[in-house]
Amino acid sequence: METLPFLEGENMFSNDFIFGCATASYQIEGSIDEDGREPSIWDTFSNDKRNIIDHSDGSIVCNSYKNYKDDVRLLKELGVNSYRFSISWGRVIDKNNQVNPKGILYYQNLCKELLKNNIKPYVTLYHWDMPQWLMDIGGFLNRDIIKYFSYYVDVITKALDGLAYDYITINEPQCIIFMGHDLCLFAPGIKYNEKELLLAIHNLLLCHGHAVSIIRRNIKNSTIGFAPCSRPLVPSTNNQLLYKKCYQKYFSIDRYNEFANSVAIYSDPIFLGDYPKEYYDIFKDILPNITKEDLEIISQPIDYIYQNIYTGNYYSLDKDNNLVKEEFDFGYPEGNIDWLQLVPEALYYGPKYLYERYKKPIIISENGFCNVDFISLDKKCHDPQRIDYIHRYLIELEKVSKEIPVKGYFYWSLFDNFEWNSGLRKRFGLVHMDYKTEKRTPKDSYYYYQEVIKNGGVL
Ligand code: PNW
Repeated sequence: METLPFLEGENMFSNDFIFGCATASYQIEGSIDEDGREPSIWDTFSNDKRNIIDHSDGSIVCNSYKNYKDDVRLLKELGVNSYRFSISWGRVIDKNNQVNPKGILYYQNLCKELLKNNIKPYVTLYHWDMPQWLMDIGGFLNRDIIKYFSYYVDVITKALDGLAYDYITINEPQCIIFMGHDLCLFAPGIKYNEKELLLAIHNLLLCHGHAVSIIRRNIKNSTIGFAPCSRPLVPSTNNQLLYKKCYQKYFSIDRYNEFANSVAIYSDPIFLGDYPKEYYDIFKDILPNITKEDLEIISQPIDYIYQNIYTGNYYSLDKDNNLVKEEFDFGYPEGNIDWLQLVPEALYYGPKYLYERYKKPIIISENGFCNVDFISLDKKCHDPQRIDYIHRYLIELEKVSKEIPVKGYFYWSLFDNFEWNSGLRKRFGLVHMDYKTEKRTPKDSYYYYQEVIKNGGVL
C-alpha cells in the first residue's frame, strides 16, 4: 500500500464527508424463505433459469440475513462512517398487506448494530425487489401501487424512527423501467409498450413523492433523496461550446436511443416540478394523465441529488461543431462486465451537470468496479485494477468537490453479490465472497479504501 500516492496530512474531502459502501437486499440477504418473507419478482425471475447467465439466484448469496453482525464488523474495520443498504418490502409486509414483525426486527437489529459501531444507516426503500403479489396486480402500471408503497414506507419509517434518518426512496428508476419492462433483461421481464412505460414512470415518481411526505412526517431530522443512474458525457477537450453541448445532451431525451438513461425524465419532475418540455413534445400522443396535484406531490423538496455513476462516454466536436461520441478503442480499459469502461471524469462532469441544473448537494450513491477476483495461493485476493479504478475516480470527485458541494461517496459494493441477470459471476465487492462457505475475504482494495478513508482522500 505504501507505494500509493496519498497526500499526507491533508484532508482532501471535507471533514464530514460521507465515506460509505452500498448493498441491496436481494443481492446479499439470502434466507429467502426465512421468517415469512414473501417472494419478490427477482425470485420469480431467477427461477426461470433462462434469465440468469449462470443459473444462480439470490437464495443464499452472502446470507446477510443471518450474518449481518459479521457484515457490520467488516464495515467497522473498513472504517466507513455510513452504510447504504435496502429493505426487502416482502420481509416487512406480507401478501395480505399486513406487517411482518420478524422482518421489521431484522432491519431494526441491523440499524442498532450499525449505530453501536458509529456507522450511519442510509436506507434505500426500493432496490428492485417488488413483492410478487404486487406485480400480479399490475406493479407500477397499477396506480394502486402508490397506496401500497405508501403503507410500506409508513410502516418501515415508524419502525426505524430513532434508528435511521437518511432515506433513499428508489434506486435506479431507469433500470426498473427500461431493463425490467422494455429490454426485459431484469425482473419482472414483462414487456410494456411505450405508453405503458410512461405511465409506469409516472406512477413510480408518485411513489417517490408520497414516500417523501411520509418520511418527513415520521422521522424528524430526516434527509431524503432519489438515486437514478447515469452515464455522463465527458468533453474530451476543454472547450466551452463542447461543454455546453455535452450538458444539453445529458439532459435531453432521445426517444429511440437513450430513453433508458434519460436523466431529465426522472429528475426534472422531482427537482424542477415538471417533466421537460421535450418530453411533452416527443410523447404527445401517449402521455399519461399528469395533473398539477401529481406534480406537486412529486416535487416536494428533497435534500440531496444521489446518483449512481460507474462510467461515461467521451465526446468531441466535428468541424461543423456537431457533438460526436468517441468510440472506445480496441482494448480500451474496462471491467469484467460489458458496460463498464474506465471513464473517471464521469465523476467530475456528472456531479457538475447535476448541480448546475438541480442545485442540491451531490452524493455518489454507487460507484464501483467489476473484476476477475479469486483467492490466490497466498490466500489473499489481489485486485489492482479495482484499486486503480477507485483511485482515479476519487481524484475526479475530489476535484469537483472544490467547485460544488459534494457530500459523500458510496462504493458499490461491500461484497461480491448477486449481480442481477449476471448472477454470481460478476464481482464488484471490496470483500470476496465464497458462495459455498459464505467466507468473507477482504480484497486488497478493501485495505486501500481503508487507507483512503483514514487519509480523507487520494492524490
Ligand atoms: C447498479 N450502467 O446497476 C445497481 O444499482 C446495482 O444493484 C448493481 O449491482 C450495480 O449497479 C452494478 O451493476 C447499474 O450501465 C446498471 O452504467 C447499469 C449501469 C450502472 C449501474
